[in-house]
Formats: sequence, structure tokens, C-alpha cells
Amino acid sequence: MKMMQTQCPFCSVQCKITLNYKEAEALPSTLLPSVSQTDCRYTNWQAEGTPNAASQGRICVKGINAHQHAMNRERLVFPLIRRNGTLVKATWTEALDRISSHFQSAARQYGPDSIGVYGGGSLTNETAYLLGKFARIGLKTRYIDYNGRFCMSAAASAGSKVFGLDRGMTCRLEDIPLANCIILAGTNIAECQPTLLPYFNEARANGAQIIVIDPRKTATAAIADLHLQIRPGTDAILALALLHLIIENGWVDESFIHNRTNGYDDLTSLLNGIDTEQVAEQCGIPAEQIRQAASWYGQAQTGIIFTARGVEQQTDGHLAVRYLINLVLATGKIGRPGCGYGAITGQGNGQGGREHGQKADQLPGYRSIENPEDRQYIASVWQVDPDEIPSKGVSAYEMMELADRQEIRTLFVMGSNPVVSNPNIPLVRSALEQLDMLVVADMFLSETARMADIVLPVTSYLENTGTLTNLEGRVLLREAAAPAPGETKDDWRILCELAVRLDRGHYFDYREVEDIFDELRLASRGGTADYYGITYDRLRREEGVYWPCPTPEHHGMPLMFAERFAHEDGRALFTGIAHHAVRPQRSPEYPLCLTNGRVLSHYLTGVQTRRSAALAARELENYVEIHPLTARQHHLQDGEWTEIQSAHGRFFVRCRISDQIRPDTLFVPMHWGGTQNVNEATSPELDPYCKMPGFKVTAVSIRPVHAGIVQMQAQPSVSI
Ligand SMILES: Nc1nc2c(c(=O)[nH]1)N[C@H]1C(S)=C(S)[C@@H](COP(=O)(O)OP(=O)(O)OC[C@H]3O[C@@H](n4cnc5c(=O)[nH]c(N)nc54)[C@H](O)[C@@H]3O)O[C@H]1N2
Ligand SMILES: Nc1nc2c(c(=O)[nH]1)N[C@H]1C(S)=C(S)[C@@H](COP(=O)(O)OP(=O)(O)OC[C@H]3O[C@@H](n4cnc5c(=O)[nH]c(N)nc54)[C@H](O)[C@@H]3O)O[C@H]1N2
Ligand code: SF4
Ligand SMILES: [Mo]
Repeated sequence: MKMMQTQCPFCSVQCKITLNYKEAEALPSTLLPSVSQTDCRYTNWQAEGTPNAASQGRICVKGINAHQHAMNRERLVFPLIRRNGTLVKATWTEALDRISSHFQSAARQYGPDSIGVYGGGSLTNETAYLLGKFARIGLKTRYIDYNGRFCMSAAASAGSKVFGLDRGMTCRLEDIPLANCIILAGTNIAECQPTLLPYFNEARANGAQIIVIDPRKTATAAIADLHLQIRPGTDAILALALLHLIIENGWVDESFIHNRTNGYDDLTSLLNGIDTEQVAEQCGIPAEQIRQAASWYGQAQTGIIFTARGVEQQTDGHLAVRYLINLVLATGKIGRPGCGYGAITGQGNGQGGREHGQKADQLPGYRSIENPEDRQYIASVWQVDPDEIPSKGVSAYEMMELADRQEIRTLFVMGSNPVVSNPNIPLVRSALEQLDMLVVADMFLSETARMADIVLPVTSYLENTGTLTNLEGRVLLREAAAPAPGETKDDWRILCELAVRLDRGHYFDYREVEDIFDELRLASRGGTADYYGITYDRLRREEGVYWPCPTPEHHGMPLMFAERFAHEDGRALFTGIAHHAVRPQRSPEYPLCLTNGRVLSHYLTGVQTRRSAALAARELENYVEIHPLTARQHHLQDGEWTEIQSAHGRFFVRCRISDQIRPDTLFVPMHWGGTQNVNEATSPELDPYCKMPGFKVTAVSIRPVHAGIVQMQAQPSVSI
């Protein structure tokens, strides 16, 4: 094997990658005394970008080094079962028998709803679809949700309400250079989707005005013509002030509002009492900057607004996004070249993963589990009685609350590391500890897998086949490029083998992964996310296909809403719902605002990127970014250990002094677990509309500590 064609396992751009095998030059063993032959395996492979429409052949540092984790010798290659407190090697037969007999006895004793299923946005469309079906038909539980709840739920629910359909980007990437004004709200593209940055540079070269809204001077803010360095959690009121100015100055598109929207009149009461000076004060920025932003976006002929987690991971994230989309609708900047709204999707399959049924209230094709017609249709595809499909469950963090109350007593996790990525980890840890059984399917012994009773080893992106839908809504086929190591199995095969043991095998009878995709096509047919016209053959021939694609002859829909929106009357809906303030607020005890996010070289909870030597070396441990004035006020030196405490918990990180952040704000990356985990302190408050946690705002205090106090948490023992 001299070459592999694959696709990056990390972010939503889904860059295509070629891995070339190069004979390694013999390394003098004295140079690398601690590196074994197996460790060196990945050094023989070099990644380069394969030309593709999204990244145009570019890959970033994570993509260049992604194979290092897949080839790492820490990969789990056989199942593990906990015996006498220790995880030890087991056979598949024993592991799957144990899980299925536990599922059966748990369902008998406590009812099927005592079992929870927790999925992820890195799973392929086929696995995400099958996980939803497995929960509802295999286990008959209503409790399934996934990590995308923490990622896409605010924007996805906003898009559905306003446009009648949620596809992250309503336009194409090629529209970016055609935009005269671009607003980047709470999105750090330069570090999180780096291969997209050239589209924005091209827009700039074409004369576009770029406005960045972020409490930090990020690498993305560096390309901005105007940077609104706002106080975290104030995007919604900023959006209201911008709309107020746009309407006041007559920069609205009357005919678009008249012909294509509903609800414009409701804005009057929403904007009543909005005052630019007051909003400027609340956002902690000069009023002049708000006027400048309104005038640029309001008067531009074309423009795009992008949001990501900075705006969305708030307890008012759903409304904040809808208020920003109000600007798009009021100025008629959607449905034509150079215009649109884009929620920058996060995970590799963050888009597809939210369409096909691993959400608590959802059936495939974006159908609703509460709608009788949708239930009827999916029941016909699954060949079950509609009454057999359970009702809706609860969101990801709420499942943890149920586990903490022992209402959920068994949890099956596939493709997530919830004990690091949920808010309010003290509760989550206690919830997972109380479970009768925790099963984790992963490539590595993640922090969550370490707590499990049974761990199932899965294939990685290099070794399994499936489709993923990127941030543009383009469905892509990623084919297996390498043999599965050890006894690892594809996620979907695990689900099928468990279903057989649960006597539900006839509903899960697939020879190949393509059979699952063909069923998904049918299940999504006629739904908003319609994949019916997409086949593996087409995906091999074409460079991905945009959904909706209702027939095999259909070309897919790159630019959405040119003529009509997806609501029944074809119109988009303005949002006139009154704003509720973001909580928690700062107090004398917790005077600073803690926010969090990402750095270039790590991915999410770091399970994968820490196992890639080149990436791990770039950031070895976590840190807090703090302004020099704040550091002085709290007697902190650069590089010193600090304790950050909220009403919920505390964690320990080193201090990194930087004048790139607001003095009232701290920023901590989310990529580390244990005592360095920012989520030890984040607030469990949820957005009432979409159940997104308010990750991005927590009131905290900070103080110096001596390194001796910082001890690693005791981990359950593991021997393999
Ligand atoms: N390198 C890297 N890339 C990734 C990932 C990764 O882990 N690492 N993860 C992927 C995933 S799953 C996701 S969801 C995306 C996330 O992509 P982004 O949402 O772009 O990433 P974040 O760093 O979480 O947040 C973006 C910015 O929001 C700012 N911010 C914080 N609070 C506020 C606020 O109140 N208002 C505003 N306007 N801004 C605020 C932060 O300072 C940060 O710069 O990235 C994807 N790409
Ligand atoms: N404070 C704070 N918390 C956050 C965020 C934040 O900005 N701030 N962001 C939130 C966001 S946007 C997200 S997306 C979540 C992510 O949260 P998590 O889902 O916990 O993050 P990952 O690190 O991607 O965990 C995925 C796990 O699945 C494994 N895995 C990867 N691919 C596969 C696969 O194909 N099959 C199986 N079975 N396993 C696989 C990986 O090895 C890893 O252990 O975190 C959320 N938490
Ligand atoms: S992390 Fe994202 S931008 Fe970087 S190579 Fe992977 S898919 Fe492309
Ligand atoms: Mo995400």
C-alpha cells in the first residue's frame, strides 16, 4: 500500500487528503531512544491536500497530522471489560453478550427508558441514522441525544424556525468573495476552519468590509476592517441595536420584506426602547462602532452573516441567532449570489449528524418524532407499527441529570467524551459513576471510556466507509483506505450485532454500509433534508452532492432560497420575540466572565489530537488567557498556576498574559479533561428554546495557587 485517499476526520470543511507512503530514513536509535518501531509507523506517511471544491486542495495542520492518531499504538484493538474494578481484555462475544443481556434485564426491571444512548457529530450519516433506529427500535427507549446539542442546536433550531429548514450555510463558499460586507459573529475561522480563510481574504481583496464580533483579538479578527470586541453574552442586544439603526436609516429592502417574509410588524415592539448608547455600554464597546457596522452591512449590495459557537453557546443563543438573521431578512440579503446566512458547522459530520435521527425529538430526514405523519412514514420504512416508535426524549445534558437521579441507569456512548465536554462536570461525573452500566465505543481510552464497564474498539476514519455532510450541506463519500487494526469493528456493525442479540436483527439486516445509506435515502425522502437522489455511485462520480436532492436526476441545491423559503407559504419569518438576559451575571464574589473555545492544533476534548505527536507538541497543557491589567489586579504572573472557581466547580490552569482579550474576560481552551477542564466550572444553565448550555458565559474568580496543590484526579484503574 503506497497511497491512501481519505478525508480529514476533524472539522466541518471535510478536506480531502492523500496520504503517501515514504520509506523512512533509518533514525539513529540514540536520537529517539524512547520511540519504538510501532510509534514510527506514522512517520512513513505524509499527507497532502487533494483538490476538492470546499478547501480547494488546502489542508491545515490538523489534517496534515491526523493520521498520526489513527496509527497511534494507543488505539484500542480489542474489547475491554471491567473485572474487579479493572478494565481487562475480553472477546467480542463476551462483551456483546454482556451488553445485550444487561440491556434486556434493565428493560425488564426498570423499563426501556432506563437506557440512554449518546451519539456524536463525528459519526458518519449511516452510523448516526442507525444509532437513532437502534435506540428506538432496538432498545425501544426514547432517550437518545448527541454531542451536537452542545454544538449546532441554537443555530439549527433558529434556521428551522426562520427559514423552515436548517442547512448551516444557505449559500456556497464561492459566494464569500462576492459579498460586499461580511459579519463574523463569534466564529474564529482562522483557527477552526483554517482552510476557508482564503475565501475571506479574496473577499477583502475584492473590497469587502469584514466585521468581526469577538471578545478577543483572534487570528480571525486580524483580517477585520472593524472588530467589535464585545463583552461575552451581549450579541443578542447588539443585533437588536444594529437592526434598529438599519430600520431608522431606511436601509431596509421593502419589496423583499413585502414579498418574501412574515412578521416584520412584530419588530416594532421588539425594538421599542433600544438605544445605541445604552447597548454600547452593555456590550462594552464604543457606540460609534455599532453605527459603523450598521451602516456598512445596511448599505452593502451583497453580504453574508456567519455565526458560530461564540454567539450560539449562550442561554439566549437561539434568539441571538434569530436577531442576527433579522438583519439578513430586513436587508433582503439572501437567496442571491454573494448573500446569505451561515452557521459555521463544527464537527466533521456536524451537519449530517443532526439530520437523521440521533436527536431527542427527531426522525430521519429532519422529521419530527411528534408529528403523526412523520412517525407513520418512518414506521413504514422501518416496517414497524408507528406506536412502536417511542416519543421524544430529552437533551444531552438533561440525560445526565436523569442519570444523576438514577432514572437513566444504563448509558451507551458512541462517538463522544461527555465527561469532558458537558457543562457542570461535577454533576456529570457523579451521574456516570452511579450508572449500573456504562458502555463506550471509541478508538481510544478517553476520559469517559476510563469510567466505562465495557469499552468497544472501533475503526477510525482511515478504515471505515461512510458519508459525511460538510458545512455547505454537501454530502461526501469517505471510503475505507486501510484495513481495520486488531479486532476493531465499524460502529454500524456493532449496532447490528447487538440488535441480533436483542432479537431485533431482522430490522438491522445490512450486508454493507451502502445498504444503510440506501435505507437512509428512503427514510429521508420527502423530508426537509432529502437525500433520496444521492447514491454512492453518484458520490463517486461527482464531487459530492448538496441536499436537498429529491431525485437521482436532481443536481442538489447549492444556493438556497432563491425563490422561496421552506415554510409552507414560502416565506421567511422575522423574530419579534422579546429578549431574555444571559445568565449568570458577574458578582463581587465571581467578578470575571469566563469564556472558552478552541486553539488551532487541538480538536474538541483532545482525545485524538493529543495522540498525534506533532499536534500534541504544539500545546502541551491548558491555560487561561488573561489581560495584563486583570493579571496584575489578581497578583498573577505569566506562566503561574491559577485556580479558577465558579458557583459550580473549579479547575487549575497556567496563566497566559495577553493584551488580546478584554480585561473583564478570561478565555480557556476546551481541549483538556481532568483538573484542567474548563467544564469543571461552566454553568449548566440551558437555553429554553434549544437546550444549548450557556458554555460561553460563566461568572468566576481567579487566584494564584502553588503547583503542589494541582494534583491529577485519581482515575479508575486500567490494565490492558
Ligand atoms: N482547531 C479546532 N478547530 C475546530 C474545533 C476544534 O476543537 N479545534 N472544533 C470544531 C467544532 S466541533 C466546532 S463547534 C467549531 C467551533 O468553532 P468556533 O465557534 O469558531 O470556535 P470557538 O473557539 O468555540 O468560539 C469562537 C469564538 O467565539 C468567541 N466568543 C466567546 N464568547 C463570545 C461571545 O459572547 N460573543 C461572541 N461574539 N464571541 C464569543 C471566542 O473568543 C472564540 O474566538 O470548530 C470546529 N473546528
Ligand atoms: N466549555 C466548552 N465545552 C464544549 C464546547 C465549548 O466550546 N466550550 N464545545 C462543545 C462542542 S461544539 C462540541 S462539538 C462538543 C464535543 O464534545 P465530544 O463529543 O465529547 O468531543 P470529542 O473530543 O470529539 O469526543 C469524541 C470521542 O469519540 C471518539 N470518536 C471519534 N470518531 C469516532 C467514531 O467514528 N466512532 C466512535 N465510536 N468514536 C469516535 C473520539 O476518540 C473521542 O473520544 O463539546 C462541547 N463542549
Ligand atoms: S481540520 Fe478542518 S480545515 Fe483542517 S484539514 Fe481537517 S477538515 Fe480541513
Ligand atoms: Mo462543535
